[in-house]
Amino acid sequence: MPEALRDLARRVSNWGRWGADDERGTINFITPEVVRRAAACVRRGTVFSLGLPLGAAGPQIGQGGRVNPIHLMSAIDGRLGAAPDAPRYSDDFVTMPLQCATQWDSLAHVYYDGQLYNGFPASTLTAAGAARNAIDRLGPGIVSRGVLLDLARARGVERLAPGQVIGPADLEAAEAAQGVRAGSGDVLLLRTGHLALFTRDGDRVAYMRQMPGLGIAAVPWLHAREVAAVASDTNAVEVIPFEDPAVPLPVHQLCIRDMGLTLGEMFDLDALAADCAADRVWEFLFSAPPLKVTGGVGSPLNPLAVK
Ligand code: UVW
Repeated sequence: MPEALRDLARRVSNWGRWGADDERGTINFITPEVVRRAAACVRRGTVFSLGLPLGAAGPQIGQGGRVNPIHLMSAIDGRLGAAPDAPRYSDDFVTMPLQCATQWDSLAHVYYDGQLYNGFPASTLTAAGAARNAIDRLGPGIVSRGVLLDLARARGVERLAPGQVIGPADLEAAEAAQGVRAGSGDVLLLRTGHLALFTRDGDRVAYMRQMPGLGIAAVPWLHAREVAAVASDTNAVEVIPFEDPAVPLPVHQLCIRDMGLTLGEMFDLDALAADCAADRVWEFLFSAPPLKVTGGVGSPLNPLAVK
């Protein structure tokens, strides 16, 4: 890692901030008071699902071993009893990468220099899973105030272009345009419009290979705002191609490993954004518990926004 990034990593580090054993990172910013304020955001009782469907028609293109879910039936027309008119049941199972669709990254997902968030050695990560910073260590889950920034709308475009870097000025321009401000304990949702490449155009390859997203300069901004988590409608949250081709996933490295900031990917924000634009309310109750996968380095989920 270049020295300038190492310096930034030191400046945004949250190692030790919540104790030497902490495995939750910035989720710790979600205090009971933050949750109470989040609950007060519910006014109409309208619920938005932000999760992509989990099925064979998902966004994966086989890159890095990631495939779409395989859903199989293990029981069809099973009998609950011997009688000919006994009630019947069906059962099923799914085989899938935890990273295949809408997902949270755990704090064991990306690391460097042999250390994970909070200094845990990379040797804690084995074929048995993550002994430290696994997704099931996030506690009861993630419930907070959600703040949506629609970066495409703020720029007056349908979608940001692949490779377009989102920096602090873009985040603040969207805040100003929408009259909202992300603060301590909030979950920040960033809509780029890029998801439409997959959901509307059906072009998985274009959706997965390159994308608009956060640049390195946004990392100290996220740190200063004390956001609890960041999610977007792209596969990486950060910009691809990377700003420096020699430094892959720099935002992941700094956010996950140094800040302890969980990233959420492939969130479907389109219906929520349309509603927020219509009623001009960009905050809501956000509930997005990961599955408690023991030792998992990520989790699929169906996040909910409630307005
Ligand atoms: C990697 O590609 C390693 O991570 P993510 O899916 O979080 O972008």
